[in-house]
Amino acid sequence: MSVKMIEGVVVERVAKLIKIFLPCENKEYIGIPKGKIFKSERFYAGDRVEGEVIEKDTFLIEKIKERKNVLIRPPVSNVDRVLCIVTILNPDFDNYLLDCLLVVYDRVGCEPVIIFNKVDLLSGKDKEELLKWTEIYREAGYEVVHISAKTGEGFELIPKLIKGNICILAGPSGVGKSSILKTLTGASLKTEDISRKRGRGRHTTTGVRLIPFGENSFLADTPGFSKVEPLQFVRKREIPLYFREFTRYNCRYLDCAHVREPGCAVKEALKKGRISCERYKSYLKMIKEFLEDLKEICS
Ligand SMILES: Nc1nc2c(ncn2[C@@H]2O[C@H](COP(=O)(O)OP(=O)(O)O)[C@@H](O)[C@H]2O)c(=O)[nH]1
Ligand SMILES: [Mg+2]
Ligand SMILES: [Zn+2]
Repeated sequence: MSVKMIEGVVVERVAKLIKIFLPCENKEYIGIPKGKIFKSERFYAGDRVEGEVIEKDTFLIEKIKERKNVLIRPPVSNVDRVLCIVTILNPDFDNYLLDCLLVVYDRVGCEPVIIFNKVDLLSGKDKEELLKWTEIYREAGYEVVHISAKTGEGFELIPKLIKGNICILAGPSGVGKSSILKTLTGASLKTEDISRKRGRGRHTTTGVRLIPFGENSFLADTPGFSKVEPLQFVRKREIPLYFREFTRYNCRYLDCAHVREPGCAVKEALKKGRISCERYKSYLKMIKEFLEDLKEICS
């Protein structure tokens, strides 16, 4: 004789306080871990749990389901998708930073989508720039969307990207992450950007909150950052696996690093213009390589 367990999602965890959203009731509860999992487990926003409602606002957590992944900054688990928010202007587009994000998120199994925000600011040369990068990333195999949180342009495309997923918004400071979230959910959150007081490069890790967004979908803001070091998360020789267009080519050596190896099909594709020079340059920078003869291939 067992009570039927109800499924919930941890939407926020602040110190020992765990907030659980129960989709079946469309309501938030305070989660209390039962007995032994209380001591041994750390809870993350994103955790999928099972348990029962024991009081008006209290949910007894009996079980945490196995996590698909755990991101450290910010601490959130089971992330299905990352909306990588970038801009051409204000701030200027930093393709290397985007390439780093794509590698790191692909590695942990979050499907990245590239969203260019602030397209309302673009005309002439800047618009051409947007189209150039859009083509580069689409050719590489990513979904690319153009939006403006100011005018609402392109927002009709977003719900289908989020549906059924736990999604986070990532990207540098100032690109409009919080504005997009506000436009989408009406929620105004204080997600602190890089703490200026605590020095450059530090991230504040408080305040991750998943916002329920339709059926079984959740969205979270993340703090902005200006630098990501892929080699902290991914082994150097695994980096090429996360330049997804490289994986379409078969080099002579299975473990080809696509730098100076003979019979490298990736460099061949680069020479033929099938792989973008910008992406390849990011790759070299990421693995801390330099090629003198690249100048002859990529002007
Ligand atoms: N022109 C324009 N400005 C925007 C747009 N989205 C956000 N902003 C502005 O960009 C600034 C940074 O936005 P914010 O949402 O705080 O960026 P975050 O640091 O990524 O969270 C704010 O002044 C916003 O009003 C947009 O689509 N177009
Ligand atoms: Mg913000
Ligand atoms: Zn190769």
